[in-house]
Amino acid sequence: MKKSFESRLAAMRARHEELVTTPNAQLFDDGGAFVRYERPVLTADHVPLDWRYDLSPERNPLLLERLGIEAAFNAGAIRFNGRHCVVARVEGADRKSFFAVAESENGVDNFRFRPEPITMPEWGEPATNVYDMRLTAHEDGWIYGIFCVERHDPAHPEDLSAAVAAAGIARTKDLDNWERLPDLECACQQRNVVLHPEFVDGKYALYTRPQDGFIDAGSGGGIGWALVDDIAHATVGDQRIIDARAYHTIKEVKNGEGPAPIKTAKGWLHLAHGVRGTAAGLRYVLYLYLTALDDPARVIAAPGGAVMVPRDDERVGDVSNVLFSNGWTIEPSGRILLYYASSDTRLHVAESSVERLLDWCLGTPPDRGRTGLSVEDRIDLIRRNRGLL
Ligand code: M1P
Repeated sequence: MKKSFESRLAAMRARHEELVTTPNAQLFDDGGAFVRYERPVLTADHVPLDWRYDLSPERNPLLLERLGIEAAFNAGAIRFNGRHCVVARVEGADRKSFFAVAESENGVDNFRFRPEPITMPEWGEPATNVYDMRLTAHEDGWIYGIFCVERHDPAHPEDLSAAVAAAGIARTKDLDNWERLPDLECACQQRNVVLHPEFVDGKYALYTRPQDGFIDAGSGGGIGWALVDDIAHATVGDQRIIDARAYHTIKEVKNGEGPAPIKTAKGWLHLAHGVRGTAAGLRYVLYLYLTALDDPARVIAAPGGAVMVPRDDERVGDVSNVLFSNGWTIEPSGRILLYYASSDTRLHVAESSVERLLDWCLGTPPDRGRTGLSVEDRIDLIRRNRGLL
C-alpha cells in the first residue's frame, strides 16, 4: 500500500510540475489587437497538490483528493517586484471562491501559487463568497483590492437563490497581508467596482456597476462613476453613468469595468465586459474604450463591437460562452499582458501594447446603432481600399 501511495504521489507531482513549467507559445491572431497564447496560464490543475490532498500515507492511504478545486479564473493582476502577479479567483468543489496569488517571471507561463491562499479578513456579516478582485496601485501608496462580496439576502430567507452583491475593499503592501476596510456603502447592489489609480479633485474615484438585483443590472444603466472622500468609509450616492448599456449592442444586458484603466499619452485606456442575451444564454465579450486624461469620466473614444470574444475551447466551461477580464499588467516598454478567463473555468493570457490598443480605440468606428449605418461604414472602408474614395 505504502509503495502504491508513493508511486501515485510521485506521478502526480511529476504531472503537476510538467503542467506548471511547460512553456507557452504565441498564436497568430487575425484581429491583431491582442495576440493570444496557446495554453491557459492557470487551471484548477495548477493549484498545488498540498491544497487539495492530505499527503499523509497514514491519514490518506488511498491518496484521494480531500478538498477539490473546480476552477481558477477571473484574476486581478499587477506588476510587483518586477514579477507578473495575479490574484486569482480559485473556486473549490464546494462552490466557494477564495483569492490566491500566483506569480511568474515572464507573465506568460510558469505561474506558481504562493504557499497559501490569501486569508481575507471579514468585514460585517461574514461573506458567503468573494470573487473577481480588481487591483489598483493607488497614488496614495497602497495596493487596493476591490472585489464582490456575496451574502444570502436577509430579506428573502425562504429563497435559496436570493443573494446580495456588495463591493468589498481591502488594501495591502505585499499581496499577502490585507487590511480589510468597510464594504462600499450604497443603496443598490454592486459588482465590478474598480478604483481609479489617481485622486480626482482630491477624492478617490470609483468605476461602479449599479444593479437592481444580484444578476440583473435592471435599471442600472451601465458603468458608473462616483467620487469618495474617504476610502476607509466609502459611500456612494448618485453614480453618473459614463458607459451606458444600449439596445442591440454587445452590452445590451449589462456591462462592467475590467481592470483599473491604464494611463497613456492619449487618455485612460479601459477594458470592460459586455453582455447580451441569446437563445443559448448570456454571452460575455470584452471591449475597449478611452477616457480623457483631464477627466477620466469623459469618454473620448468608444470603438464599436468587441475586441475579444470566446473562441474555440474558450467557449465551453462551467458557465459557457463567457470571456471576462479583471486584470492586466503593463511593462515599462508599453507591453500589455491581458489576463482573461474563459467560461468561468480557466485563466489565459493575451499580449498587446499601448500603441496597438490606442490604435484600436482611435481607428475603430463607433457602433452607430443601426444596420444601415454599419453598412455605410463598411462600404466606406471597401471603397477606400479600392482607391475609390
Ligand atoms: O458568469 C459570468 C460572470 O458573471 C458575473 O459578472 P457580471 O456581474 O458582469 O454579470 C460575475 O459573477 C463574474 O464572476 C462571472 O465571470
